[in-house]
Amino acid sequence: MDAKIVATRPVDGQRPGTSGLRKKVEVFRQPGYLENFVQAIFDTRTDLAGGMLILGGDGRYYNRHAIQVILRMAAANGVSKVLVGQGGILSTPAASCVIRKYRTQGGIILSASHNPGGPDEDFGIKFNTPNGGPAPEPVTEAIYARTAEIDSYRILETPDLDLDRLGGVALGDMTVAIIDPVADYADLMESLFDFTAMRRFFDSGAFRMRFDAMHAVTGPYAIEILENRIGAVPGTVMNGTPLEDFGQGHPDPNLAHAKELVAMTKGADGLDFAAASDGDGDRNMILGKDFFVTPSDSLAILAANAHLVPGYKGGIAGVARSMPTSQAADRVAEALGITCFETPTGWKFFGNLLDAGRITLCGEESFGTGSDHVREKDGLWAVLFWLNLLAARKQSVAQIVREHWHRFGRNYYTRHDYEAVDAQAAGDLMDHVRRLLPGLPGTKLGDYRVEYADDFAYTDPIDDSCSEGQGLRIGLAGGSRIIYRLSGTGTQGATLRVYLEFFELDAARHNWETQAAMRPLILVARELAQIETRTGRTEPDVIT
Ligand code: VG1
Ligand code: CO
Repeated sequence: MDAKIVATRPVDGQRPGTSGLRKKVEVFRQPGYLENFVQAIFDTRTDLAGGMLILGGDGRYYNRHAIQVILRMAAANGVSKVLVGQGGILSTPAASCVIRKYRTQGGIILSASHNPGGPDEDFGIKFNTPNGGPAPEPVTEAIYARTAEIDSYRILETPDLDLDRLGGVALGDMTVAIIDPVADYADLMESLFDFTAMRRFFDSGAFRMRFDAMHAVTGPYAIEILENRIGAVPGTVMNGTPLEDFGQGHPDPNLAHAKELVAMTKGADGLDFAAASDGDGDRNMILGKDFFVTPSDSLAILAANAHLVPGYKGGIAGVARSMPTSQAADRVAEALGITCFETPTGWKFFGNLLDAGRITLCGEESFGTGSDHVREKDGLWAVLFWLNLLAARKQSVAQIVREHWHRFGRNYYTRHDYEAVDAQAAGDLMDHVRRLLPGLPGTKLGDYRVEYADDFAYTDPIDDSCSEGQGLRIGLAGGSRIIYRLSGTGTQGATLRVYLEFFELDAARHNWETQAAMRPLILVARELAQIETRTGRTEPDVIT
């Protein structure tokens, strides 16, 4: 069957952000928009011709259409085999798992993660390399450069394939294998965690939990693992059917967007444990009875307790956290005598450290935690890790966290997001703070003395690549920090993120309400960046 060569012209703005190319569906619908980007991947990743590719997405609106287009283009570009998740579904961590397991030349993941879905909402696409991880910057830059000069793409003219029937079919000279999207991933989880201990824990009857899949991709994974394999009571997984518009929700597992779940943990009758994941299954939120575990604390606690989990019983080689993530993990690393790396925001910066065996666990403040088992952050993995800890330590979530603070001190932490701010105003605000940085060390901001202030740059210790402009960082005496950064995943205007942290060693001061305790620091951060005058916002849109 002959490939059709279709003339096209470059479209501006196809540079991938923090995690792939994310735009409104209407942008992806422009003739050639998706095709140009996909052809740029095939042109740049030449070993895909004759090779194997993984393909799947979070099931949002436009997923099925995009998969049909990419399959026809893969066949026309000489790919020999594509493994597709049934129904076009693959969570991001499951895609990473199968890219590695079947030793493929990479994968294409269709998702805009926690952004809403539907005809008027967001869509996204990214390429993952053979290690299973998001393409590092040199690769995304090469793909982007290709989109700027592209003049044609290759595609077959064939009818749509049935994506729902398992098994192999031919598409031109290429084989398409529709695979069970859950099985390989569930097997991997079973190899890492003690399902028997968890089953016994569930059977004791004294433990009540819910997992909120938010009508996004993790529903089928959570039902198979939690209910079928471990034996949690049916109904443990709520909102478990993936919907194209996520039930009109915002599939972002945080206190603002998973309100229904949070409410179920409150009061005398509150659940013992609750967790949620995002659109594509790579984020997690962990809750105990009346208790929220910050993602930064979660990373530190997993690191301190990893030896209790079968997959990590031999200890961990090192940890890494993104720069804005609290320094709680640093304290654990110090106690364990291992290195804690500080990387820019985005999972792609962990890949080299994981591949080189320098770290075992890594995480971000944005509800992302993971390990060397795949090369993406992994929502259900984090939930299973916590369940394994609860079963092993026979303590509540709150007890485990409080004991951790008692031992290491507490890093109070919050992030304030100002969404859909005028892009020019947001850029000007960052320029304003950037200009102040050199003069800050040694001065006082409110009651805090500034120790250092910089525009964060990172040199990868494995390949020496350098990434600059990764967020404005102000370090204060006693371990507090203020960080300003613009989001690289938004699709409307700019999103300003202000990350705030302060450290408290004294256990008598570990029980304050976070926003109240951090108020002085919050006000300092607002004033320094002139947030109200520059953005017109008096309060953030989302506080986590
Ligand atoms: C956000 C988070 C970042 C995360 C990224 C992708 O990026 O802050 O930590 O890696 O989303 O996560 P940004 O540039 O908007 O701050 V996901 O679950 O959207 O793939
Ligand atoms: Co995600």
